Amino acid sequence: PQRLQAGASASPVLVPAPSVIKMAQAFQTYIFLDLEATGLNNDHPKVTEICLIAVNLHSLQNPEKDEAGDLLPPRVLDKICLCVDPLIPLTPNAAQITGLSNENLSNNRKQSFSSSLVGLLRGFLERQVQPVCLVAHNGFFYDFPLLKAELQHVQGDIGVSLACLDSFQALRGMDKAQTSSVIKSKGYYTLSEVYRRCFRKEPQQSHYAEGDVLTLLMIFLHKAPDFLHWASNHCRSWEDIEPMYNPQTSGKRKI
Ligand code: DCM
Ligand code: MG
Ligand code: MG
Repeated sequence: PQRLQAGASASPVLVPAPSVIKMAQAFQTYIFLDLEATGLNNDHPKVTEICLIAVNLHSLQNPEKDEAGDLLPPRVLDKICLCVDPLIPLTPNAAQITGLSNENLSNNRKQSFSSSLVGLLRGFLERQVQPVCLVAHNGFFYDFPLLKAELQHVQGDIGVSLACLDSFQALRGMDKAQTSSVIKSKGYYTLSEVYRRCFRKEPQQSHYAEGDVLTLLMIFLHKAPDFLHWASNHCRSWEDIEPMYNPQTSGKRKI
């Protein structure tokens, strides 16, 4: 479809409507991702748990609600959640907040981040309608670089071409674009704080990979039109994400 644009020039010109341009490049699937790991960036962490929930654009544009009018998670979604033996010690803090430990992971004979895990992730991604956008909270700083480091460690490649979006940066950017007052208290955009503001209740199972992904998904649904618009202009290419550290030269290995 074309529309008439009234301009300064004497004769009107035909230009495609902006909505049409955007739809043409819209992602068809959003995959919400969270990693639990042995620690923070400076610890050169290894993954202890990974969860991905894939939602088709249709469900983000047509959210489901209960009788009270409250948002429901989409009925149709694909989910993968796996525990991973990190083969290095968890920091006491990481163990405390996640409930995962070297002991319970090895007692349950969990495997390490291996090339078969990479194959599983690739298969999951390939099942989704392309193009796909990965979404993680603080993903540009933590989850995407960490996943890159783990993939590099096993010389793994998740195959399909991907885009990624950081929901933390998106929320901050969307606020900045709407209001001039930008000073927010520390912690204002943490996953749990944002969830409390959106839903006036506590998120479930914080620091469980699946719990955090569901929390993120509900936040995204709550602001879906804004997020979908933001994603088309602020996503990055997966190829441009740098690994968090070089897994080959990383210092503190072995338990
Ligand atoms: N993490 C940590 N200390 C914190 C917060 C997080 O060591 N105060 C690490 C361990 C978590 C990982 O980051 O498994 C991911 O954090 P989140 O649960 O917020 O996704
Ligand atoms: Mg997280
Ligand atoms: Mg988490």
